[in-house]
Amino acid sequence: MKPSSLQSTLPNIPWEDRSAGNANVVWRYSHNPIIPRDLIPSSNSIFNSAVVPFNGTFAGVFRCDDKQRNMNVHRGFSQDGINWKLDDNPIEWIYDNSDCAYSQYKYDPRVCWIEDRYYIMWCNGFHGPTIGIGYTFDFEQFHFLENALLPFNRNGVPFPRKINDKYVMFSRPSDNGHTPFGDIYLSMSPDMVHWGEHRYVMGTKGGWQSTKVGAGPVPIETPEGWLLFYHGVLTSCNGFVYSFGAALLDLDKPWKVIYRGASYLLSPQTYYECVGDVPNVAFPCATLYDQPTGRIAIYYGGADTVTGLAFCKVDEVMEFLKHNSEV
Ligand code: BMA
Repeated sequence: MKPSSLQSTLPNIPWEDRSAGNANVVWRYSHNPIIPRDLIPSSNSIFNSAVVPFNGTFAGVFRCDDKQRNMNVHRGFSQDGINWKLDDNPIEWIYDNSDCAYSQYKYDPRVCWIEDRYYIMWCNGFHGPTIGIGYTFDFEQFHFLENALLPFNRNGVPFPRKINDKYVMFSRPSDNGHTPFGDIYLSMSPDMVHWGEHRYVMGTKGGWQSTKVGAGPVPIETPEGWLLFYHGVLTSCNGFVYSFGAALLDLDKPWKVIYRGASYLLSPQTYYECVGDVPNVAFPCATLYDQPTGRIAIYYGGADTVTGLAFCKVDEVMEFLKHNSEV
């Protein structure tokens, strides 16, 4: 039998029904933002963060920029996925190999249970941005592994299981600045350390995704393919606009795109998405998925300042993709 991450049962997922009159496939939580910029004393902003189910409750790794504007990742816990307690100090890492103990900054984490532990990927400052990897068994001790790739790269996102016996991750090669280009690639590894067999997944298209695209949350396995939410960037005369949409990728060869939504699913339109340290940003980094009900909760950063929640149903996203696809 093939290994599967299909059985994701999470009845206590945070949830709010779509309000009457709202026809959107993805809708926002009415009490957004769920995490204000100043939830902890040290923070300037808390956004682009990752959560996972943890012992019947929830845990997460949160991007907190501090008041010196250092970018780092902090641990958090929640009973309901909505009200969070975050450590005021960044995660302290155990370096299994001290030669790789170098990180000028950390941002945009993703977290994923694979086989026997939670893996964490983030954008790591290693003489330029690249993909850092770590793991934890218990959210108490965090181990720092080798950087996956050379700079410059961002948006490293793991798949929740091995495919054809290899770990798989998305990434988005970039430059040392606010990269004005970017396509989604994936790489494979036998051990989470050595990455190769690089494949091109998808690039920019028109409109909301015309400047760059990057993988968002860990992809969700469905019987028809991997459901990937990803961000797309448009360059307006006022700067970048970050929206997000979805695509469906082949289960065995996930660099093959089956469907790709022509329209975005959510674009920055509310106050907390349009106003903040970086205006006009909706940047998803995590989902929680309850397979029996098809409910998906999406965690996303608003305006590089706060964290919000949005909701959708897997069947409705699949219908949207089938009827609005431009690969
Ligand atoms: C990207 C990353 C994200 C950020 C976005 C918008 O390059 O730095 O962390 O949300 O820009 O500023």
